[in-house]
Amino acid sequence: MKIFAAEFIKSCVSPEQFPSGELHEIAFVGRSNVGKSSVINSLLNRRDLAKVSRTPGKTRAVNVFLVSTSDPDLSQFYLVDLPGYGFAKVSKSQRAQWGPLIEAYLDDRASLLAVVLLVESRVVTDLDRQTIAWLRSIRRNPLVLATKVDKLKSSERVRTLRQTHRDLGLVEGEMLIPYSSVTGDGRDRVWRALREAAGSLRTDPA
Ligand SMILES: Nc1nc2c(ncn2[C@@H]2O[C@H](COP(=O)(O)OP(=O)(O)OP(=O)(O)O)[C@@H](O)[C@H]2O)c(=O)[nH]1
Ligand SMILES: [Mg+2]
Repeated sequence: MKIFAAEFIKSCVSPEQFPSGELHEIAFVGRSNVGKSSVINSLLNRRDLAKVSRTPGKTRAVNVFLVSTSDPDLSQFYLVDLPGYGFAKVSKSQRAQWGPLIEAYLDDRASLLAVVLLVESRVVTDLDRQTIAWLRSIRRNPLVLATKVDKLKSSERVRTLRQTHRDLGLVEGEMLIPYSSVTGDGRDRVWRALREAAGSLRTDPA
């Protein structure tokens, strides 16, 4: 699959600004600093389309990108970078604003094709578990990625990923895709899963 184009469309700070639903959307959620913006850039083969930062809390709005690819089921869609959750240093009022914004976006969105949830191997938090539980409760089973796997020694990789899978409460058969935005590890698997999600809609009876 080729990425023909990827461009930043807008930053939404309130629900009225969300895309109007004419195209499919794929959203990325996860703890602040887990690597969401980096994964987006890596998937799109772009260096700094989504802003990456060492300072957690960089992405503060719902950022929307328009992507076109050679895949017939994903020929045009919106990729959506959501603000990271769980970053303590932002002000209370900012946090009070973000949670509802993310929830407003994820809940009740017919055009939302897939939710990609990022966690960092070894650093699974209660918030990650709560987010999975909440996504399931609104019938949004996430595609879960373990990010920054380049930081794992190859000798510990399998064991750590298995432990992360357990810590998240995923069950046998539920995927945890190892991902590295540095090496591109996991990229093909993620695209395959997203293309399958898009393709299954086509074959679903209406
Ligand atoms: N080693 C390694 N570092 C990574 C990887 N992905 C991201 N990082 C680093 O992790 C930090 C955070 O990355 P971002 O992509 O900005 O994370 P984010 O989840 O978008 O953060 P917020 O926008 O604050 O929610 C940056 O310093 C990145 O360089 C990875 O795959 N491997
Ligand atoms: Mg970000």
